[in-house]
Amino acid sequence: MPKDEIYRAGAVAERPFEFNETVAAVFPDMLQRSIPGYAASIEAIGQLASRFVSADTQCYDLGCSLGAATMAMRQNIVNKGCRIIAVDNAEAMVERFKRILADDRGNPDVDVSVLQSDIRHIDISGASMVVLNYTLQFLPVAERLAMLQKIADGMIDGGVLILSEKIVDEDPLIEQMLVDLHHQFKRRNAYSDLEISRKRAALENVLVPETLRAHLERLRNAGFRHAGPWLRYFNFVSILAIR
Ligand code: GEK
Repeated sequence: MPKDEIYRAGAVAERPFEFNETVAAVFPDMLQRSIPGYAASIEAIGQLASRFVSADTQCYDLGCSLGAATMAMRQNIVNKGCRIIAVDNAEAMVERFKRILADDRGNPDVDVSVLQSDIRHIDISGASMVVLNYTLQFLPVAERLAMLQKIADGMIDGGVLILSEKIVDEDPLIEQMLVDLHHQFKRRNAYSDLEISRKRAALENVLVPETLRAHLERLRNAGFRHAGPWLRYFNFVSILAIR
């Protein structure tokens, strides 16, 4: 797996973070070493797909990057007539994912379409499962409710949404401690202090985290009947919401 050394060099260090070819090339390594609980989120998406995806429905992987969640759904869907629509607005991600998909021999019963588009501009319909795995955090806060409403409106009754996000804690002392524990997690995964602080600066205003409470309230306002976290590891959380 190519190693993420993007913030070791000075050149890219000063610019805001973007999902370009340099990032796409090292992306699995980056997520694995930066997001506590990332592997668990992908595993659970597979498990939930086998439970929730009903026959002749659609699944959406919004902000799919290289399609880890799509692959987990594809391998685990048991019902017939299902289609996965994977969407990302970064050309570098979509192109790479299409190449990965071309070599994939997993579950031929499940059709996968990869679209290069902003997730705010796609239609969602007949969905039994929707995944927003660390993607909503990149939309402007003011546009998040409309996005979730569109998802809820496009889902069948009893459908599931997985929403994984970086969050902030409401208690400033706990927040400080969690930020520190996350940095320690990254140092354990061989990122230097300089790389950690450069990445933090690059993500400023690009990734805007909110509290768990704000996410749960918004999900209910958007039309989800049930919502609750199933995973939390430091300041990273994954929420399960039922339409
Ligand atoms: C995984 N879900 O491996 N429209 C479409 N795509 C977007 C938008 C948008 N408005 N904003 C950001 N993205 C993946 C990991 S990464 C998480 C998701 C991270 C895309 C962006 O191009 C990137 O590929 C993805 O959302 C976020 O389970 O990098 O922390």
